[in-house]
Amino acid sequence: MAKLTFITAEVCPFAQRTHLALLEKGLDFEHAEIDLGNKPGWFEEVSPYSKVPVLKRGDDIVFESAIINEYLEEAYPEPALMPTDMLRRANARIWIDFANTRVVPSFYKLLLAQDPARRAEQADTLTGHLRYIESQGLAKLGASPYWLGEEVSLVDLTFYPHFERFAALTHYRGVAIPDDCPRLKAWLAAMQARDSVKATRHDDAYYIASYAKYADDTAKSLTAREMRGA
Ligand SMILES: N[C@@H](CCC(=O)N[C@@H](CS)C(=O)NCC(=O)O)C(=O)O
Repeated sequence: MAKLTFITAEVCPFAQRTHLALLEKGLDFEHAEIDLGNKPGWFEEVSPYSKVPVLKRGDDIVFESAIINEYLEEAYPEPALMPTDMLRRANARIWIDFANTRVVPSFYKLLLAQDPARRAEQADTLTGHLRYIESQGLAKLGASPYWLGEEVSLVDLTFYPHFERFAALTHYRGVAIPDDCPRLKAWLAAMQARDSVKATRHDDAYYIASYAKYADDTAKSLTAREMRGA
């Protein structure tokens, strides 16, 4: 079996998505932790965007968390983390796209916003996305615990890390998951009970400290720069 190396940074929500997929698939892999403030020279050779996560499998190099996770699904189909039915797979990818193009940018924009009017606007945008998830996604599933039903999927692994970091939004911006999103809260509790999440999880204090530079808009990371411009 080809050797797997997971190039990561503990704090990174995108890297956590891939960490969760590796654990859910029960794969053996090596970790290479990158200090994003002091990247080693070899990192630039394997990471064209200079970002984590990166996965090495033998001589293959794959980057971008959503692409890595689909690559893992194709390379190691069991246990399946995507539906087999074509339409259900398309639906899963629509939710993954919703995470990447809507929820994630509004998470960072709210954290970076300094002006009160801008903060209020971003808070409305984010809570609008959460209510859309509640009404158009989770509420349509009956009593199932996960995004697509009874089984955990790449959709759950894609969304979960930014929800783990929600304490930073609550601490710095007073925004929490709205009370009219009970399914979303139940989904989060179901995810927190999984072994993969327990093995990768950090507590609220860790994220409040980690995101302090986003909250006062002094973060110099690539992600912060890109989200400011987005
Ligand atoms: N779209 C990318 C985002 C990855 C990303 O933004 N990673 C951040 C850490 S959370 C990073 O490596 N930043 C490098 C830097 O700030 O220099 C993915 O899904 O993998």
